Amino acid sequence: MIKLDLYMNKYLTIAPEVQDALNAKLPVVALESTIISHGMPYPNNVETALAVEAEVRNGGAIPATICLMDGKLKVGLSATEIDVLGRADGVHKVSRQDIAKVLVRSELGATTVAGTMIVAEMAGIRVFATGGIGGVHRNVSDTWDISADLEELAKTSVAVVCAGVKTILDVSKTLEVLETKGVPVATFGSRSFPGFYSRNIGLESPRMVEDLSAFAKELQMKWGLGLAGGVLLANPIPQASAIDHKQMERVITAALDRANEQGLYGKLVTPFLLREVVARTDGRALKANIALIKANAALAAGLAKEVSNII
Ligand code: PSU
Ligand code: MN
Repeated sequence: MIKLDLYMNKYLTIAPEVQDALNAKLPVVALESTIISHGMPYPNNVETALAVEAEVRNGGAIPATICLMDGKLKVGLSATEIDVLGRADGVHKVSRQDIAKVLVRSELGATTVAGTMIVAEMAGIRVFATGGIGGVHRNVSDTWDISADLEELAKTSVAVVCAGVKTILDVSKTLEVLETKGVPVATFGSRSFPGFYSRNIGLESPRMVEDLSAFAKELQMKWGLGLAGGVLLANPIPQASAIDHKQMERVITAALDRANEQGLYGKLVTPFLLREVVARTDGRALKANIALIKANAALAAGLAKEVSNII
């Protein structure tokens, strides 16, 4: 467990239910908020955030959605706070580089995978569920666009459960960077590494994991050895909600062309692509996104239970 000094504590507001669970070493699952503010339209975003919290509870863990509000790093939001975040315009997308600026201004900030990992680690939460992580963009040799999520996975000790990497990105280059940075990557119950909307995009996973209890022991061993850094557990989208990879590829190529035409760069790129993909699939992509994040929340609850048994 990371020891907090008083200085850091001053900026962290942990909901009593979450703090009680952490004190009693009960399972807690961190949840991100960029998916609420930048990943889905209102009101699907709020409904999904609440449904994801319910999945975590059904799985026997306490949910802790994370954001920046009122000059605090908030860990565990009320339904009203989730609604505020889901309706607000101009919410900051907060990665490592943005945290201090948004806190000083007391503005509303939604945390990306990187931002959520940082705050989860500060709070002592070891397991985090999301939809998809950021990664290496397809046109990386022109743009050098590589998500800060990968750097964070390299240094912040939180296990991230996701549905793989969206094929708006270069998935195999993303896996190469994770390998370079020493981040363990595994797929739950499958030998392939999933592509978010599709269970199989023809990429082999570095490994398959079937036993969450043994996987939790590996986390304890890694962190017990002082090997700081995250771990990525990919969970293939439930079959019933999956979208054919070839069909998705056409949609994504069109979305990428549009982003290029508009000359987008920096943190605007990913939210733009996410919106384009949803608009070009008649909402099917949104449905798939909701189904997979709920499944990830359930798997993360299972992992958090195993982790809480030993850490
Ligand atoms: N990929 C998705 N859905 C998302 C994101 C990525 O399929 O909602 C969000 C996550 O919050 C992720 C962030 O951490 O986008 C990555 O943004 P960037 O590529 O700008 O680092
Ligand atoms: Mn980027």
